[in-house]
Amino acid sequence: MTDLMHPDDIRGLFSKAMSDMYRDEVPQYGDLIDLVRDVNNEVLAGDPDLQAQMQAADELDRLDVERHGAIRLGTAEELSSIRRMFAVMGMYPVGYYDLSVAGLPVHSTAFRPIETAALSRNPFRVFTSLVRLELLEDRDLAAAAADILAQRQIVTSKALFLIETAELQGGLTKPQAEEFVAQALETFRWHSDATVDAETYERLHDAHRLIADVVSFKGPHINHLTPRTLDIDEVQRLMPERGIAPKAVIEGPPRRNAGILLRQTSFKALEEPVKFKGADAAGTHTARFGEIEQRGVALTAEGRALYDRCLAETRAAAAVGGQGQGAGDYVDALNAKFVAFPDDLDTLRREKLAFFRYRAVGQAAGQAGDVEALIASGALVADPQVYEDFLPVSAAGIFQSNLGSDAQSTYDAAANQDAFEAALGTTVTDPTGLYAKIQNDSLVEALTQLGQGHL
Ligand code: OOG
Ligand code: NI
Repeated sequence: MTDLMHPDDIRGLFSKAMSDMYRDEVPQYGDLIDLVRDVNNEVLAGDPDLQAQMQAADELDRLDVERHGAIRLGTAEELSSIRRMFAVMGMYPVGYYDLSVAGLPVHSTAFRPIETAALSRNPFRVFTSLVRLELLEDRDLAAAAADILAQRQIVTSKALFLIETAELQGGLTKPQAEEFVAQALETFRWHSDATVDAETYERLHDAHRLIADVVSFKGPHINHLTPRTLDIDEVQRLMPERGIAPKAVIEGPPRRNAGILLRQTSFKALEEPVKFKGADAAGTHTARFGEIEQRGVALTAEGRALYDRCLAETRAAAAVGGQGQGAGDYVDALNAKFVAFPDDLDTLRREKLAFFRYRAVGQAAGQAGDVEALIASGALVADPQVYEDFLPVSAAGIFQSNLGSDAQSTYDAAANQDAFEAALGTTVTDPTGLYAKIQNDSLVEALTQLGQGHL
């Protein structure tokens, strides 16, 4: 087979089509994109070093197409067909997120590209959650929900046919890919006609708003899209000026010189008209929102353990209430607790708290030195690796605020990665292993280039 379109290019078509569709469906998302672009341009204009560093690390080109989205699925069959759909676009399940820690009846993975080159071409990711009806106390309602879900088909038959074609022929031709993207879009489109009557919706909603959102509609509408900003505090500050209502606090680490992991905030989900089965009057449903993210360096297992500790101490010291009360104290506690986390890239690297990618520039001078000597001489450069994944506590905060409350809550964990993987039909890739491999491979290659391969 010649003439097959590269999966990265199919993903590019898909993420563009999703963005256009969502802008159309949720105009406030378009306003957010405009705000993010203005702030990004201002940051780059004011910081030539950052501009140069992002250019060197191949990040500048991807900045404007950088985004993630999220969907929520109802059944194991749905999760496994979505896995096959995303594989056509070079997106694979990475990481397992247990959201039961926040009292949410879902667990999740992120479908995303894995290779460095694929990530730099288009890093589009979809945070994908599977509802856990087994966590519902009302067993009758859980059975009713399962029955309703069993009746829907979220992937069109044309999309399914093209997925099978891609699996058999090892990819899709350009016309096939274009048709595939158009068909895939149908899965994620908003449907204002609910598949249930108002009474069933209320019962599902009373059990959990998330359950109502997943079970009451024809498909897993995309519930947000998220561009990447270079200054999330500035976007958060400017949102109200542009008529956008942000959640009370930015999730994740505090503002720092050396950004780590992921900071996220969102605008509150909008109340939208829906029509319930058999009803004449319109009802409403609240699910769809917009989010922004600022990504920093990926952390090693040691770095992540330190992050988790600083965050747990913050949350023990201050909690945000349902209406956003205590947000200021929370931010103060966050800043205070994260003083324990080194705040420059060089220390993060030397203390093995963060992951880097190495490259050789020029020649190694004189006799073989160690890595630190090569870096000091300028022959070896370490660029921070962008964190490409998500954070369970932050994700829970994003979920919560869009389920109508800014309240932070903690429940007993009920992780079940085995059940999730059984539903998925494969295992999820461990994200930390991916960063470690990129770091090791890049170091070996750079040292070889410098004639220091025996180090
Ligand atoms: C997903 C919320 C989590 C993120 O970026 O952490 C999320 C959802 O609301 O379905 O998108
Ligand atoms: Ni998100």
